[in-house]
Amino acid sequence: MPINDVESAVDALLQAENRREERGRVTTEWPGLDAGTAYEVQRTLIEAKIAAGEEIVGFKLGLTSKAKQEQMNVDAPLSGWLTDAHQCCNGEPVKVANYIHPRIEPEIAFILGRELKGPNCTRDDVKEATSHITAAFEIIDSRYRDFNFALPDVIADNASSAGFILGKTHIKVGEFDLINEPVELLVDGEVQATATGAAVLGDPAQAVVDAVNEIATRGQSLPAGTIVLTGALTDAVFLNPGSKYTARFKSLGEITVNCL
Ligand code: 0L1
Ligand code: MG
Repeated sequence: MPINDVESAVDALLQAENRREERGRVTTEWPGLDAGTAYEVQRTLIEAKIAAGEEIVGFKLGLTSKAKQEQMNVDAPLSGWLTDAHQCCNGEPVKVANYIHPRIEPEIAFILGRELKGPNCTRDDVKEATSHITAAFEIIDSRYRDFNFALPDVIADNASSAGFILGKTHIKVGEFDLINEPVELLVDGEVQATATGAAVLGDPAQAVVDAVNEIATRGQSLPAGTIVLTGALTDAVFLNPGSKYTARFKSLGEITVNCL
């Protein structure tokens, strides 16, 4: 079926996800798709998941490193929504065959105790609304062949959302140095990459402020209880069956994922 409107784009993306089949860019068939309309595709796709019984539990920022933004020729992050079906249990193995070509990336998650709403959200609002911060791993799995997409494609694809795992250490804002918090990403015990909180646009809390103000332009806000993944701290690495992935933070503790 040709892709030329919101509904046909949603059908194509959900079909790729459900069948675990990669596909070509939506923008190849629908070159007129712009970022604003792509967020409508994303919203309709999430509504379809809710209609199928899923529940929104989180919100994610993507393209939060300057290097990734330059690669995509954008100057701001994008965002997407996480459902209960995306949440993987900390300690349980992750089955690679449940995805198309999954990758994993260490992140810092804010858990909201109160609603966060723009347009005039500030850093103080984020501090007051956050009940605690925790380590996270995000699993991304673009529905596009070889992760090859333009910005509207990846927005429509709910920012490549596929899974996430939260750490067990909970720390309050202000009780550790968020910007300088170091992390190591290990694959089978070998350090693959290192970073600090500053990798998320200089300050993960400011990235949340900016995202909350951005989604307010579409009439959206983050309710109390939302898990906010603030963006990749290092490059994502592919998941392989039999391998072990660890995000080792200084204050936020460690998460390990074993893949089947
Ligand atoms: O969470 C992310 O940073 C991913 C955003 C989408 C881009 C990608 O799939 O690499
Ligand atoms: Mg991410």
